[in-house]
Amino acid sequence: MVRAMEPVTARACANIALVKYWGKRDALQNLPAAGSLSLTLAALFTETTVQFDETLGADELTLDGALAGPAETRRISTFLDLVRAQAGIPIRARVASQNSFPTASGLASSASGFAALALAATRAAGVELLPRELSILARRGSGSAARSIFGGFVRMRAGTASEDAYAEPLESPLAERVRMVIAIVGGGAPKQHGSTDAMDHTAATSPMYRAWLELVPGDLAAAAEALAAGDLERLGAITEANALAMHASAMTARPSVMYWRPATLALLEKVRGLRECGVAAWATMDAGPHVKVLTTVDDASTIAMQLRDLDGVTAVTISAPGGAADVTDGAAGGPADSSPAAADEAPPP
Ligand code: 2P0
Repeated sequence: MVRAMEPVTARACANIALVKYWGKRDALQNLPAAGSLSLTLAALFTETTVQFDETLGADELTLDGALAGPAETRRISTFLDLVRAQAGIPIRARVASQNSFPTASGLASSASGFAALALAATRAAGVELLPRELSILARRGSGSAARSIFGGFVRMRAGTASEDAYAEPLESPLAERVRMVIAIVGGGAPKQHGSTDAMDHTAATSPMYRAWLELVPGDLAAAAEALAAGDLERLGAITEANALAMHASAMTARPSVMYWRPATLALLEKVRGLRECGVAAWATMDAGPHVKVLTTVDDASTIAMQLRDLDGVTAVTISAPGGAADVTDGAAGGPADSSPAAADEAPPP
């Protein structure tokens, strides 16, 4: 008998790390070399529908409406094998994924993508995981995806093995107050260095990598303290310094991994200038040229206005903190995590 199971759609928000994940200690289990800490963002999200169907001879992947290539499909298929093993089913799946932002340009599409896929695929296969188990599963797809299972501020544990390398939400009085201003450089073109290869290359060749790894535990502890105390100045200072240290290790890899463009540096200068004028603004950058500014609900629109006019900046978006990954259609709906989602989100200009 031919049988297709019910499709399930899940949504997960991207996250931006305030203390970065940059380096692995185990490629097979995708274990990070150190912990990390992030803010989940409402404005950047992925919505993914999964349907297991016995009539399919192979997994099928559609990304933003277009059929995906063999490399992307293989990566998804490998991940779905983990879900099939948990569910005890051999059935292939149809996966359709839609992003609210440009993919593969340093805007954390793999984080929201694998978090949404982990939730949609497990539910579509009839498996209900606890948020922590879902975080561990999402990590196998992409390290930063483990954090996107949860809303607000999130800490990822390096752990000692696969079972304790998961993310968990961190309560903070700052959760209502913070915003992220995202300045896109160069129109969101695909990044030149994929982050997985770039972090492996940094670990293997950068003379600064050891210093980076020594720095992370102190930054994590200080950021967690700042969150608990509601101290945005301290959190901001750690955020900017940590991003610069991550990029210093990447830039000094041999050959260099340079994500910055001239507009990246102009944005950094502008953020520093605004801060000197009393605006709450601290910059962070990921595996791409874009700059994200940690700020408050009060200062976000001033910053967005100032960044929009810089040469090379093609779009500016303000985002509120986002909620946990959530089933939006099919199966029993509801969030993977019960922590509250922040409400408002400004539309892109
Ligand atoms: C982060 N990034 O903490 C850091 C900062 C990019 C710069 O996590 O190899 O796509 O799939 O585990 O999660 C991007 O790396 O890497 C990332 P994999 P991932 O957000």
